[in-house]
Amino acid sequence: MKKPLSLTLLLSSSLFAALPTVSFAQKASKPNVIYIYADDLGFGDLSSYGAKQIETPNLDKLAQSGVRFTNAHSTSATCTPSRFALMTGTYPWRQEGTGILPGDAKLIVPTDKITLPKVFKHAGYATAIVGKWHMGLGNQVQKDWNAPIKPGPNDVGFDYSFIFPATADRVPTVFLENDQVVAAEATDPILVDYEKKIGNDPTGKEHPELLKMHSSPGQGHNQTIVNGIGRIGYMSGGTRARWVDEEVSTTFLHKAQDFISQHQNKPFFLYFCLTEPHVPRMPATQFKGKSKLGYRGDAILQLDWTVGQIQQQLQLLGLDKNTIIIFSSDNGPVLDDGYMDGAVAQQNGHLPAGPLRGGKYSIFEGGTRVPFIVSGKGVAQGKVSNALISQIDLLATSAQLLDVPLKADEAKDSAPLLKTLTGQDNKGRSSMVQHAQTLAIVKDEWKYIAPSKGSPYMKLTDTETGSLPEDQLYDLKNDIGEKNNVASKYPEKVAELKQLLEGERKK
Ligand code: NG6
Ligand code: CA
Repeated sequence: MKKPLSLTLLLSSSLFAALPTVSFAQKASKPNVIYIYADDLGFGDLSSYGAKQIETPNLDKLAQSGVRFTNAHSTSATCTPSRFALMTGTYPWRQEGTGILPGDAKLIVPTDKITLPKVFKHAGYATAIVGKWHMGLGNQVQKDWNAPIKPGPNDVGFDYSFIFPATADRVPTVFLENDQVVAAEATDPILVDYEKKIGNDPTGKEHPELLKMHSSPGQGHNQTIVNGIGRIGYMSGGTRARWVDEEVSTTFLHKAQDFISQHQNKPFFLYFCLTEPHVPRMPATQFKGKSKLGYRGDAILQLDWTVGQIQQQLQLLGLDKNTIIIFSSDNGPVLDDGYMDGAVAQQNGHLPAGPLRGGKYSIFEGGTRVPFIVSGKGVAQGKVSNALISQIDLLATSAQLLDVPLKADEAKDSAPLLKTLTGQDNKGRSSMVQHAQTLAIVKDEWKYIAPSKGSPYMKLTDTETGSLPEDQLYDLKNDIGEKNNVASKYPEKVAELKQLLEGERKK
């Protein structure tokens, strides 16, 4: 315990020592930053990104008032690694154990290194996370869910946290506020197990008649039933602490809004992690059936409404002019990710990845190219940018915005792109690594995908993973849908990008 603590102190004091003196007036004008992170929202899921079957007016308004990026990426095609990269500025494939985590995993974010929220803290901001976490909690898998669980979000840079541990489809289905399960009771202890059944709660497998939404055949999601939905993993106890899926989204919204109104007089950074449209899609009743695209579409409407509520609040508090909102998604879309919720049956021509190939889990563009909108103080209005950017760049870009110096070995994969993100220029990254079962690298709109032994097709989720045993090369400028592998036509390009990727691996 002692070592990480002293290292953190050392790190923060050295950063403070190196900070230029900032006058009170300058401090007062520092913009608030709200990063809104959707879960599994695709490049084609918003009307501002070309969706025809669904209307997302609030996000469209955000795009019109700011910069809408068309070549912005999560680092990875799944959640945990993308979030790890956003937090640390380090490519997730450099660290073991950053794949999709179970709900009882231990914390994977180092407590003694720079993180995105720490950058804001160094600049005097109040920091909070509200929403999905999915980066593990505590020092071990076995933990007492009725006691404070540390280390967690509050140990990696957040002053305030209101989270759920993993995904909405994984136990324990509870909220934690500042390390402590909300409404936990000593008389009804929460137990969690991912190996074997624990306690007497019915499971989806044994009692499908108790389910209000069935899991998809072959996709699990049939362990402990909570709120009529089978989950991944087993839990018992915490009966009154368990969430109601229909209320999760508004619970997060209210916590986010509380934080905003409590911090209206000092600069704040809010990392607001929505759970939509990840499975289980169980939107509030007012949204059920509204989109005509099944609950996935309804969840997107709920997400858009939530963003609208935040915009409205900022306006009412007079904070809209002094706040930057960044909106994105942690990975590409998937229709059937475990439950029979109508996403496939009622697809209705909607293309969640738009013109892109693949989706969640895929090394093709559909896996990581996601909506990315920046709007607010100091940001150009009504602009569309095709600059190549990655969410991993938010750390170095925030440091640039706030004059927080980073050492050369800190957040080494993060690029400072303030002018690009605010729409002042169009220069993005010179190259970027993409991550799914295999790695790919993009430079000047040429994309090389490294050979992989992984399966090219995931039948259950109907995903083209992009894994092939041979080299793949795509000319994204002329073939955004990655239809033609031109590796044999351009061997020098393949060699060049292969070498670049090897260099990245060794960094
Ligand atoms: C997969 C789950 C999927 C989803 C995903 C995590 C199965 C068959 N599928 O393993 O339902 O939970 O993990 O999604 O268990 S993510 O967006 O958090 O990465
Ligand atoms: Ca996700």
